[in-house]
Amino acid sequence: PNLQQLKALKVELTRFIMSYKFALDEVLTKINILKEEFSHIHDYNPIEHIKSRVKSPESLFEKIYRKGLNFSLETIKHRIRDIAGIRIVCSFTSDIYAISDMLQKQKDITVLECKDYIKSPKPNGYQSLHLIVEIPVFMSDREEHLPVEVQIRTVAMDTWASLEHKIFYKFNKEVPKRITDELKATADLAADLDQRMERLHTEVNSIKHLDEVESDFTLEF
Ligand code: 0O2
Repeated sequence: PNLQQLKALKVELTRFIMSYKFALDEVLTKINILKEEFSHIHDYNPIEHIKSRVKSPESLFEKIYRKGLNFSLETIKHRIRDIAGIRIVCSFTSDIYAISDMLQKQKDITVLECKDYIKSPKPNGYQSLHLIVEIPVFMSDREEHLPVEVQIRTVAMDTWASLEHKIFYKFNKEVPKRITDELKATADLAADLDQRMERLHTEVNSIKHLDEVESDFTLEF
């Protein structure tokens, strides 16, 4: 291609990636509304923190190459569905499903895929709930329906995944079984922590609920 064609390609690619930023913003707004409204009604915030990113061109090119795709925006749009990505870190496992249900119920969201790596963890122990949702984006001259990847996990799952990523990032050799076993054992520890915290949360909630019922009763009589 000549210089002019390259410049036109850059403009097209920038516009393409920008539309994913808009899709990301739309879904982020929805999540923040859910978070604020839920906190207000239930006096409880199920979300510890939220991270989001649009894939960098380098990382996008690397994925196109890794998947052996040809460089057409239409192909990229259909085959790479994590150009816009959101990670929601929740307090308890039950919060993950509550957030996921609230999001999936919204009328302008279409769920393209739901992978539950909590019920079925990956062989290395990775746990998380992954949704690919599609959202309409309205621009000056067109309307696009774009996918956004939403990963929902607990603090323990997030800690495990980010440390695992640090340890194994760009580790291309075969990993000895002793190491994979140890890694899986640490994931089991994280899962155990989540289950115990969930039990404590449920128990304390039921005590709080009993207290509330008792104090209502005292007030009436
Ligand atoms: P990054 O840098 O986080 O974006 P695909 O998305 O098409 O490559 P797949 O297998 O359908 O393939 O996706 P999947 O299983 O839904 O997982 C995609 C993302 O989940 C990854 O994105 C990671 O963010 C996260 N993930 C999945 N498995 C693991 C794991 O074993 N360890 C950790 N730390 N994270 C994981 P990317 O694009 O690989 O990376």
